[in-house]
Amino acid sequence: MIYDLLYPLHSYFTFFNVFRYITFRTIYATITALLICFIVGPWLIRKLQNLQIGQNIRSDGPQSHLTKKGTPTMGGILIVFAVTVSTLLWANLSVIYVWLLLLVTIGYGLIGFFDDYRKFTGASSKGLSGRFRLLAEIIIALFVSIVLYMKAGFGSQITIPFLKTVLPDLGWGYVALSTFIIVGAANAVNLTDGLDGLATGPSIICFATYVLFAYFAGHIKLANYLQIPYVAGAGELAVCCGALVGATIGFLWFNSYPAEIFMGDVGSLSLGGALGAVAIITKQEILLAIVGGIFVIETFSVIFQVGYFKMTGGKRIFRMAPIHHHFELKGWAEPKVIVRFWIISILLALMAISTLKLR
Ligand code: 57M
Repeated sequence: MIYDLLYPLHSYFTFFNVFRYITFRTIYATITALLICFIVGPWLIRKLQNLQIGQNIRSDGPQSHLTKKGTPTMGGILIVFAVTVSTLLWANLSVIYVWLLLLVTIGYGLIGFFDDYRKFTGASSKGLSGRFRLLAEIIIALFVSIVLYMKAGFGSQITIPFLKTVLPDLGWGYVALSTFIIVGAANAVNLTDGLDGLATGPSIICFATYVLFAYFAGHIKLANYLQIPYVAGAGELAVCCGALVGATIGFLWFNSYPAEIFMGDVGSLSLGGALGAVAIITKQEILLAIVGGIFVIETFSVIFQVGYFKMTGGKRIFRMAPIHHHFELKGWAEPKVIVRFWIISILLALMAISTLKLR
């Protein structure tokens, strides 16, 4: 909105020319989202406490979690609000990718909200039915994927990390893959969100990495120099990713150990869905498996655990899945598990960025 309102005034006041620059608007989208979290966060925590929207703790989990009972949850409302306001303020709203990303962020946030709401208002301890939730996620992801597939010039090729000339065209298969990536990323972040800040930290690192990828993809000279697909308009997603970085850093201020608030499914589904959508629009889809490697490791730890459990009639690979619980049961203090997962996430992001040159 600020771009649309103030940039045209640059012909009268040269200072307003600054609003043309994606770098400038990305920085201020980050700061705006961060400040919104700092200002609204304490109020939301008190509000959730007054409404007694507190976390129920399963008895079969790590015993250390029992002290977390009653921690306010659904803090993802703050994340979605901060991202939406900051994006509407700082992004160029004439770029369709901004609206597609907002659709996924808010749409998945609403799915998570209704899931959490049913859980914490007693309507159903399990929240929405798994099938209904998955169907809603697929519908949103499918809509976005079809719009991208039908968009002139967007194309249906995918990028293979390290291989610059291999751009397989999947045709309609691209729609299926991008739908899978959005839904998969949302549920991977959801599974990871099981310790204070464990999903928040890697989300910050992933969105910060995609600020770079979006900027490069939307810059024709840089895209050609790096030999990555040029996606006209994708640069605006750098502004959106800046808002996502600011909102997750702001949320981490309250979600860091010992957490004053959990993000709930409203936050984890929203962040994961947004991450999947950004990876697709910037045409760095497969690279998401490296950037978001922590989310991949967490998800596969569950797949292997449940599969092995069923195959062997009750044996386990890990002491408990997802893998963060395994390290807790090994005796690692919660903050140590969290910070070590953040460190791995940073290493994976650096490796992903290096693939832009190792091609
Ligand atoms: C998402 N939710 C956390 C919080 C957060 C198939 C199976 C692996 C599914 C999995 C599951 O239920 N996952 C759901 C993870 C929960 O966090 C809430 O959920 C939101 C995110 N969706 O925002 O509202 C608990 O996580 C802890 N937490 C924190 N700090 C945070 O900042 O401490 C969350 C955020 C919270 C709190 O304790 O209550 C969760 O863990 O459920 N199930 C599991 O992960 C369970 N594992 C399991 O059943 N493993 C078995 C299976 C695979 C065979 C095994 O390995 O034997 C564990 N989860 C729980 N207890 N709660 C273990 C049992």
